[in-house]
Amino acid sequence: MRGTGLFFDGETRRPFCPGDFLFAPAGRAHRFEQFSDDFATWVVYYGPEGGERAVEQAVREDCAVEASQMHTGPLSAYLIQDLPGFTPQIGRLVVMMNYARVTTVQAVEGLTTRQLDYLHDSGSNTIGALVGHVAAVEVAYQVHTFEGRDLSEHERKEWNTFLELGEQARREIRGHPPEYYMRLLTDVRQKTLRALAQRTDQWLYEQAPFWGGQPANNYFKWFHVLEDEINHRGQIRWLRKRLPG
Ligand code: NI
Repeated sequence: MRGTGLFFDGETRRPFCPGDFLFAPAGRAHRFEQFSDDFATWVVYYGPEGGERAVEQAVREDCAVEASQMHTGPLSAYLIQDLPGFTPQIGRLVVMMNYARVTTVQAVEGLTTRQLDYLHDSGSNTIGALVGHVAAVEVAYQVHTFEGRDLSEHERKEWNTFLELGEQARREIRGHPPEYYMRLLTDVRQKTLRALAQRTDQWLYEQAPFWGGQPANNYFKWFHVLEDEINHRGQIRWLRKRLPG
């Protein structure tokens, strides 16, 4: 199958991606909707289940990552709706996460290493540290929600300064070029999108005791990742306006 769109199987609609195999029960009405210009498909009137599952899954994840990036590209629409490669609620979350990410990237666009390292006062964080923090929070929640564990010793070493910010961050986080920070954001987000493409809306609503033992679901946790990023993007914009000329 080539292209993306929605497949209606007579009961429900779901997004499809290149490489997807869609099943329509015999005798039930089904159709393709809102498909892209390059849409093409083979129709097979019987096929055993299974086969190259792993390959199929990898193609599906690639498609999900691509589709969500397309969505936040220059031609994107401001539409919170189904996203090919993701279940309905996860797709909506991804649209919002990616939009917020675009605004973060815009907020740091064109800054030099020196500007990324600028410290406005003794109690603030540098823009670089804040960008790293955004990536670090995402890593922490990947590990927490996808793997159900805390950061390993190794991961703590890598991310803790960005996570905690403050004094140590002011001392140690400096000298990184803009590409370093862009790579952090991109790599971490790719991993998130791949993992989210493998999960369902049911997973999004799974609950576990969280802050203060209160129940929280994965939906809240990823909303929190998103709102933390938006909060720091605001700080970044504030700092950027006050960079010394
Ligand atoms: Ni934060």
